[in-house]
Amino acid sequence: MKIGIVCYPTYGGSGVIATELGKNLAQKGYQVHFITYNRPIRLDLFMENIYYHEVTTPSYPLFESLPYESALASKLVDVVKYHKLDILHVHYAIPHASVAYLARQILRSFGIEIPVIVTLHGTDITLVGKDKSFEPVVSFAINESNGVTAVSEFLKEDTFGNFHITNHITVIPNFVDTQRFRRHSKDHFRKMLTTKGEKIIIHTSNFRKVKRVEDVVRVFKIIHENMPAKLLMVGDGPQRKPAEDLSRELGIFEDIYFLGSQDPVEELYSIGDLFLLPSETETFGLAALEAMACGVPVITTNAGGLPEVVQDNLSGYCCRVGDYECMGERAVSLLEDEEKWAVFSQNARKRAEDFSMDNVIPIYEELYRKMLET
Ligand code: GMT
Repeated sequence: MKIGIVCYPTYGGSGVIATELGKNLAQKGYQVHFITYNRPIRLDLFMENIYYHEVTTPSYPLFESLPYESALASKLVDVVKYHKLDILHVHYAIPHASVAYLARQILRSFGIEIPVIVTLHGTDITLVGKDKSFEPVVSFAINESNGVTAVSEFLKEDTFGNFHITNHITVIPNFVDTQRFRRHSKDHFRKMLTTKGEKIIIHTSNFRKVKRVEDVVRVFKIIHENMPAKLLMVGDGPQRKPAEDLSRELGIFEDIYFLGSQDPVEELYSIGDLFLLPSETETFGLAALEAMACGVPVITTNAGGLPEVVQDNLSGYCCRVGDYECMGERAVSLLEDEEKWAVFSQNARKRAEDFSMDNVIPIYEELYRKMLET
């Protein structure tokens, strides 16, 4: 089977899931074509059965913003036609769902039929998509797709609640490579970062407002008042500076490492004692899942799809959004109790195994088969 995958190539959960899905399918013998404006971040090595088609958008003095949608639609038509693809699977609704619809209509004029699957990931629905200026296009494109998937029950319900949806939505959760994401022995690494047996707290994100990174710093302040600890801030984005300023203001900057974007993150998770994700909303929380696969308990919020991943009081704790005191207290009580921490760490790994590639990717394969039968 030949599959075209469209996604954002930058750091971000949707691009990671799309790339890992494509890589796994290629290993199973599918021919996978990535169609994106840059090489996806986790598509680092040449691999058998994987093709990469870069979308370039020509500029012209008249254009205030580049017509990426038109360039992508034309590229999709070209790749589907000449590589004889069977299915187009696009990740993140804006603008990929409507562009795929356009490409499918153009291909029809050449007598070519191709089913389009759209996977809804998060901010395409929960933040950007709710903007009234996008709603008609997003609803239309979702309804016109042959298959629609969402990464959590929460996202499915949120889509029905905020758009005019007549199509069926299948929940296929995000997944993790449990071979790659496991607790590796990285003691030398821990020694590099700590001198007095400090606890290591980790946060990873794209540092956008929705991640509430200042709450990460506030939670860490509470932990830091109770025990020696270091905080690793992994990733980059617009909220990094406010988080740096706050940590200076709170007098804890010396014990916080702002590491920027890092790969492979599993090496950092492997020395982690706790993962903090105090997001305003999160349709799933892939970063939490990857940390859990490395045996790291998670302190998070009860927003969006997070409680579908992190089981409160088993593999971590879910507090109310903005309640950094609750998160701080829970963190301290867990870190102070070695036996409890070990149980939570095991539970976190076990929970992550529910979302292993082996469990989840066959659900996508089944959907592809169904699309080709109809
Ligand atoms: O806003 C982001 O964090 C990026 C965004 C994306 O689409 O790349 O992440 C969303 O999709 C991920 C993969 O499905 C989910 O794990 C994240 O929870 C979700 N982010 C939000 O809902 C904020």
